[in-house]
Amino acid sequence: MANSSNVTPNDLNAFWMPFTANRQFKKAPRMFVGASDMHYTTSDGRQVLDGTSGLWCVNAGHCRPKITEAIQKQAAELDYAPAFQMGHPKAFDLANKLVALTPDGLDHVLYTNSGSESVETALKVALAYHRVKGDGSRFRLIGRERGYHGVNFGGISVGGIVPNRKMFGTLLTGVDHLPHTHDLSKNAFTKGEPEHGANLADELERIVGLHDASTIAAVIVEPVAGSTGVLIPPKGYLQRLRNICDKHGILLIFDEVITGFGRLGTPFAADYFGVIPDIMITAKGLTNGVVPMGAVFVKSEIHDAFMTGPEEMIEFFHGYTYSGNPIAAAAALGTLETYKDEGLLTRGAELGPYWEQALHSLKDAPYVIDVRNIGLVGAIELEPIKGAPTKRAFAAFVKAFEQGLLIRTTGDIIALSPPLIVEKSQIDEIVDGIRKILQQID
Ligand code: PXG
Ligand code: PLP
Repeated sequence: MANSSNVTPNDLNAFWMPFTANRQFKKAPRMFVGASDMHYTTSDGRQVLDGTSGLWCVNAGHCRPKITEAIQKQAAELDYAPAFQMGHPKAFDLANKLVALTPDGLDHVLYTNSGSESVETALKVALAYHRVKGDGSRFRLIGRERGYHGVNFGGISVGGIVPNRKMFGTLLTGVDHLPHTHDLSKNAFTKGEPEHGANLADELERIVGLHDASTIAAVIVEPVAGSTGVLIPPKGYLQRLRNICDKHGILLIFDEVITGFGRLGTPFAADYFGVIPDIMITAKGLTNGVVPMGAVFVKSEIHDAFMTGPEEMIEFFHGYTYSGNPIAAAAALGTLETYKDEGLLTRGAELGPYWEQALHSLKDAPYVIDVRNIGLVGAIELEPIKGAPTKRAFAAFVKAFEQGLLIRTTGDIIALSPPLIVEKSQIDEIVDGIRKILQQID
């Protein structure tokens, strides 16, 4: 493992790291200094196989030439253009290419700089949409337990992760939550979508009964919850949510920050499940994680509802200094080209069966209480150490890093989401590596 003596001389104190045990990390840092395709290079010169696409974002693999070149060229040509009341061609070109790729009807895009900002943007569009239609009593937002929608105030309000919420006061008011769908007692070791739990969507009817539909603006869910450990929706669940939303005039928002751009073997999870939301949130894979950028897609009827009133008036009071930033737009265009050239947005469907079989071979490895998979995502849930939750999985994470494999852990769940360029031999390497590591830890 890298230790402070072989890391580039550097004072680690000033940087307050995100979602990190800062003091523990700084005693024994893990540093990456390079990357190419499926591998990182550590500060002590080792190769680490990327089993997680960085943080679920490097879908095309690392340092891909078309993306690098697009950024270099753009930086030298037009570095920044004001985002308000001005434009530059690549932001429009990208928007057209994106809406050609998104499910039918999601024909307009608002740019952001991250998944968290995409979430805030989507929630604000939903609230404002009802209001411009003269339906301003619809102010409630419905999220879900174990949902992750980034770290800003709207996102943590509709999100369902206790430590991300509990320190921060009253949050947004008028929020309620659906139950999560994770049920190992019925669905452990399921391949693909679990059989049991579609009825949990009916909880939305209960919430509607409690608050009345006329007060509810939108429901926001991740089609597959990523961050809390790859929670795959039960068969029929998302369709039921869609039907209940339609019945009551409630907007359905899919947060596809992780599932977007090929992760499930289709361009978006909406395509995989055949359920089209009214608003779709993306980020991460949009630029291959290389330049921060997010995008929120909305149905034409939502967009069009704002395009009324005097033409000289701003239609929606929202936007960021960097919305559609030229370098981010260039990176996204280079990314889309790479996805297209290499068929990456559907490669997960080809590799899915191999991935599934390889992962489920871990069923008998030590501590494993569940294996689940969909597209090119998987999770291995471990039995927690009594009285010390997360400790076992974290030990696996550190050992994996030492042995040349990057995995991600959340609670006692190992989450896997390799770049979509992964080869079968590398899938074997990931699975064999994890088996070995589970045999080495307590
Ligand atoms: N929504 C979803 C569904 C996400 O997964 C965000 C919003 C926020 O995106 P930004 O770009 O603001 O981070 C995310 C991000 C992990 C992990 O491994 C997951 C995310 C980010 C970092 C780590 O648990 N998801
Ligand atoms: N804070 C101040 C003082 C600002 O002037 C601005 C933008 O002009 C912001 C925050 C918002 O920054 P951004 O547009 O990058 O989200």
